Amino acid sequence: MQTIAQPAESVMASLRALRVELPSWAFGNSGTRFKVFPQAGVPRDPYEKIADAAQVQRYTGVAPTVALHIPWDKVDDYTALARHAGDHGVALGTINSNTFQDNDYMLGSVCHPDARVRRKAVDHLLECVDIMDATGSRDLKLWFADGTNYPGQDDIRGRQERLAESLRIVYDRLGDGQRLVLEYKFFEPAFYHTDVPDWGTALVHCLALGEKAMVVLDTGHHAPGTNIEFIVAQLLRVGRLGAFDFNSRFYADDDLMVGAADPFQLFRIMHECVRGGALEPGSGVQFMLDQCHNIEPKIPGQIRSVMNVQEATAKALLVDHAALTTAQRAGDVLGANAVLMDAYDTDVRPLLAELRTSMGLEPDPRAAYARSGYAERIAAERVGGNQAGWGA
Ligand code: RM4
Ligand code: MN
Repeated sequence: MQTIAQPAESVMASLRALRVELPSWAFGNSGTRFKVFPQAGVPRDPYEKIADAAQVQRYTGVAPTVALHIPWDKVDDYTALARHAGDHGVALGTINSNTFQDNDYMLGSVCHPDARVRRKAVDHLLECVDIMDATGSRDLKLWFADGTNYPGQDDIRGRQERLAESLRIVYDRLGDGQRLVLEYKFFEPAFYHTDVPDWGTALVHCLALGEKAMVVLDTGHHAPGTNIEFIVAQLLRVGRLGAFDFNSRFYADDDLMVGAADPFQLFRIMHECVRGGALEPGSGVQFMLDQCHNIEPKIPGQIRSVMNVQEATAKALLVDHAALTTAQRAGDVLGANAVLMDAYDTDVRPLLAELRTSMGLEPDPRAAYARSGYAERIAAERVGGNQAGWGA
């Protein structure tokens, strides 16, 4: 294990500037299609979800925004919700749309063969932009469950035209400083084809729409073996990587904690982020978690995830770029690989503890949260009412 003598101040500055956005839905109950196991103290409304997210920010210091999912986080007064977030030391972030939980969407939403259903889906997306106006959010995240299960079921090409038309209406409604971020996924819930299966399709639509349209890369939305860091490099090259949805997977879209299944992959992704300038201020790349904590406690699960992102980022920042370039240009295969592995093999935990102390935080966020008694308090206080979960 490599140790660091004296990390450059620029490494510490980049780590201090890193921001990770939290998903409101990670704090509600979730499960598989077999069973949802409820946990004590789970939030019953968006206000309680934000209070929980604020705990993650309190102990990590790098997670100051919370993404909402509409209609799961529907409230009467979004300005009041934004104020509530501010009172808890966080702000509202990306607005996630939901065009996959209405009976009308069985055959799709914005790509549906029936114009009435497409209009309904587009109206929902426009409503999401209205909400962004009230919350001050920058990004509208679009993920569509659209696709088909059987060859011939619908016209694949026609569905692309419907998608383009629907996206155009939403894009034209965006205000200054607002963006549309389009997420791809290669399967599920549709199994024969999905309408935005890959980064190429997402990019084609974003390029046609204009500069306010960017691609979202959800790390769980690729076929096994996909070189995700290549996609990161390519999207950064063309300036169209809008956001990450971080999570990790062993098999499908597992939505497990980021960096848990494959910390080396997360490091390689963050290395391309460093290389492509994604960590620089104003890069416009949003680092978001999109996870579910089905069997582990939710707030500590989010804290652990944020720490995993920090660790991978710290290692990526420690890559000796001068040595790497020299080895690469000399065709020194093993030397170049060794430079990368030296950074990956560094134990960055002491460095991150030091960073937290310098930010006025406890060096160990998980221990500090456990000591705080918050988990016991919400378990005692939040009795009665309906716990939040998918569809609530
Ligand atoms: C989807 C996709 C979206 C997320 C929903 C909950 O699979 O990853 O980003 O909002 O799940
Ligand atoms: Mn996602």
